[in-house]
Amino acid sequence: MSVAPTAADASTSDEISYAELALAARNHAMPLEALRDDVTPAGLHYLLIHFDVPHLDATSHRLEVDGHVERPLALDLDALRALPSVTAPVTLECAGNGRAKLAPRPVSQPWLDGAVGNAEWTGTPLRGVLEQAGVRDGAVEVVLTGADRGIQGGVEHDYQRSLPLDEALRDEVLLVWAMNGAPLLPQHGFPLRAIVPGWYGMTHVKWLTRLTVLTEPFDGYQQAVAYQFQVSDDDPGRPVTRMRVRALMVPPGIPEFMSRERTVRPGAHDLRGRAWSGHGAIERVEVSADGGRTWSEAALEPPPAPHAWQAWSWTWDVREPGAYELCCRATDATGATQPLEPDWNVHGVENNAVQRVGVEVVPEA
Ligand SMILES: Nc1nc2c(c(=O)[nH]1)N[C@H]1C(S)=C(S)[C@@H](COP(=O)(O)O)O[C@H]1N2
Ligand SMILES: [Mo]
Repeated sequence: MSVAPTAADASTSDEISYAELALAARNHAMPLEALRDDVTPAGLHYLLIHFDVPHLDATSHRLEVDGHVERPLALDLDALRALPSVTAPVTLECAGNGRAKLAPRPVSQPWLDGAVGNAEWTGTPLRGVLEQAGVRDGAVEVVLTGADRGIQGGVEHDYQRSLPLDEALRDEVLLVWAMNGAPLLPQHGFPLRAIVPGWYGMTHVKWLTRLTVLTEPFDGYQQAVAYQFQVSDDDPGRPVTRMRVRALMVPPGIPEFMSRERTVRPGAHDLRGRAWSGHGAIERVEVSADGGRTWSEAALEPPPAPHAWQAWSWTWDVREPGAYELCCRATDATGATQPLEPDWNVHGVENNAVQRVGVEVVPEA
């Protein structure tokens, strides 16, 4: 029986359940202080694993290419590594980033802000492999299959996502075997994963075993049931694809261990962060020190690569002790900007509401 999550599953209480804790303990966020790094160290990159990390052997691993192709293939890693290789920094963000801030809270991985990372990936364009197999006329999509299998919403399935053929043939879509110059870690998809720049994380299939060319749209669970933006249970929804525009800051000062509340001293503070969008470069980042009532423009660096986050900075000169709320918001090349309030939806995806960081300005003890 296929049981889609419904609005009725949303938690009306603030309390995180044991099941949500179990997910959050397996799937960690990037600590926001790691926004200082141009390239996220592998161990600080966020993680999202629906089922179990499969135990794979690089020597016997094969990528099969089948479906509507002239020549089905089974490529080992040496064959893939012999193809032209590309290294690119790419920002990945989980579509559920910010889910735990929705009220009522959709029950799934309860992310706050940090389900993001910007690693450097090395691999070969997916396009070259599809050309080697020879995509036949009439093909519309490519399904990417992972080696992991599990049950979600009552449906047993391999982790699979599809891409429209024109997306799959973009030169920047990669089959990668290295992250930050080292072999992929088991949790990030060893020995082979997909990188689909600009798209939310769910499309970057890890532990890749198979590419299947289809003549009909794919209707697997992770495609047709999960990752739909639905405003109510009756809303048929639309598929989640590219990342919405977003900026995040490194929380300034020092944290309190349990509450994570920030303490800073009076003076000039160099606020820093990153911004990205799956719809084009960032045009503007603004910062507010009064909870979003007034905004100032931050200094913004150009993108280091087409799909890597952009650095921004702003000096916060604060003299008066007291409580402040810092916010940041980005605007991308399409003119899209971040809302002050989240856009609630059944699955808790695409929440790009502005980040809010509560800070207490306290004179030197
Ligand atoms: N095979 C497989 N690929 C997967 C997943 C998964 O559970 N299984 N999770 C997806 C989701 S939802 C996200 S957000 C990204 C996370 O990639 P990372 O863990 O390397 O950051 O992987 C995607 N690829
Ligand atoms: Mo995700």
